[in-house]
Amino acid sequence: MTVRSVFAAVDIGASSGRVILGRIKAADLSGAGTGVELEVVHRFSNGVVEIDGGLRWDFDALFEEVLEGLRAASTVAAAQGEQVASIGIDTWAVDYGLVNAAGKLTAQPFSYRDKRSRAAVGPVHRKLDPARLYATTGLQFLQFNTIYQLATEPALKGVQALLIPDLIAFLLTGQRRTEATNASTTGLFDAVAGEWATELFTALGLRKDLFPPLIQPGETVGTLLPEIASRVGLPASTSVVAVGSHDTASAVVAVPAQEEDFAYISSGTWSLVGLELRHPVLTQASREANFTNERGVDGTIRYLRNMGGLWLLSECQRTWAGEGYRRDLQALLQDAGALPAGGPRINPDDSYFIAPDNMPERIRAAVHHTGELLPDDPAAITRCIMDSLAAGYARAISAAERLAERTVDVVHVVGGGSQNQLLCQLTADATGRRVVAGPVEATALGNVLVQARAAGQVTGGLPELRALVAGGHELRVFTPELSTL
Ligand code: LFR
Repeated sequence: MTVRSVFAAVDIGASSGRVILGRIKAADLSGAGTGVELEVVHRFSNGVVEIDGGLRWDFDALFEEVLEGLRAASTVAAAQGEQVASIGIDTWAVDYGLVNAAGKLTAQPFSYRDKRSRAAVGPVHRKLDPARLYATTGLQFLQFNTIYQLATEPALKGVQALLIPDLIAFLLTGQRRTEATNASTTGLFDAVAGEWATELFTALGLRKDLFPPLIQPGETVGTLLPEIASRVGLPASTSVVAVGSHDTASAVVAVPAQEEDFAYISSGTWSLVGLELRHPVLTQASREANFTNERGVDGTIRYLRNMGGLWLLSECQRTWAGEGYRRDLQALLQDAGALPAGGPRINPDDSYFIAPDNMPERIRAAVHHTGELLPDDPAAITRCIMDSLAAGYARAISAAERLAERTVDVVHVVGGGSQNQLLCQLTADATGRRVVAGPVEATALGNVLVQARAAGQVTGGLPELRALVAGGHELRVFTPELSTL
């Protein structure tokens, strides 16, 4: 009997992580894949922790969860007569751990929500003019981009910086690489050449080997270290395959687009709103609109804006729960949906909302600042967040079309936000376009698809991978309600 190969996707977001088994469903024994099946085998929570007054990730705990998840993956696969062929890892971007010559992490990695990098922006820009930085990297200015975080490091001698998914891959395999889609979020990556921008390292006095060499999605990082293999119960020949290790890059792989020109919104903690392009847009107008040119899988460009996202709501829910308010999300969204359109809005990408702490008050304060009033009522605040996000999405999509000289008539919403019907309908209304919502698990699907292609279980480029997602998942369509436009 042949043992079926399945794939383990490690997918960690800012608030939770999962290890998922992915199976390609074949039409017949020899046939091409018809879809992807996901089975979550381990879930865990994540969040920033305060250590010595700074906001960090508890990486050691996360890594233990990854090991536990891989152990579960191996057990579940074996029970079904399957073999885990490879492991792919994706997480949020920009953050890194420093590893010394002995391969040890020198401290728990800082979170991008820590405010220390804000003070580094000025000094970095004095060495490198922001216009020059954009012309090379095409990266949206965000105060937490890796380039600013690195400028706060007291000592980089004798250490290497590994982005979070690369750090996990290193601890699993002993191999140090920097996966390219995530490298493109550092602010040290050349958007046109698709290589490290070595002149930027020189200008900032950073060693050129501060990060390990690049690796592309689909390439093999290495195989499991023997002690890891025995801890998780997988053969030491199991490989770790680079996927779009930036979660957004994996999510964009699994946008179920059937048309060539489409917009996407990867809607989760953040909202990543934009287009897929062949070439970066590095114009002054693009810089002023703060659009980013991040790398996608297969050398594509993720031309998008990183906007505030459902973090605004989850942080409010956290505060309300602390105050004893218990209304579940669906009920809250229903109440919010029943309120009239045209209420107050905030700018969801204001850096004022990046840090945790009493979000409802901050939102109300931001509204009051514009001269309007927002009652201290969860439904009203929720509606304000939804209206603000939808309006922001519409603005970003129009700007992307103008800046990239493209037109789209469909907007794909993937990730957690695709389950939020109020947000999807308001997005259809605000953009005046058809919104196709789903899949919610786009990131894990993109992770699995890139591994499956590397293993030869699926073939083709992004359109073929997307067709598998479109055929195998339920999608909901929202059409603009003209009355609310
Ligand atoms: C989404 C995401 C965004 C990135 C932000 C911080 O999870 O990866 O793309 O800008 O997190 O890393």
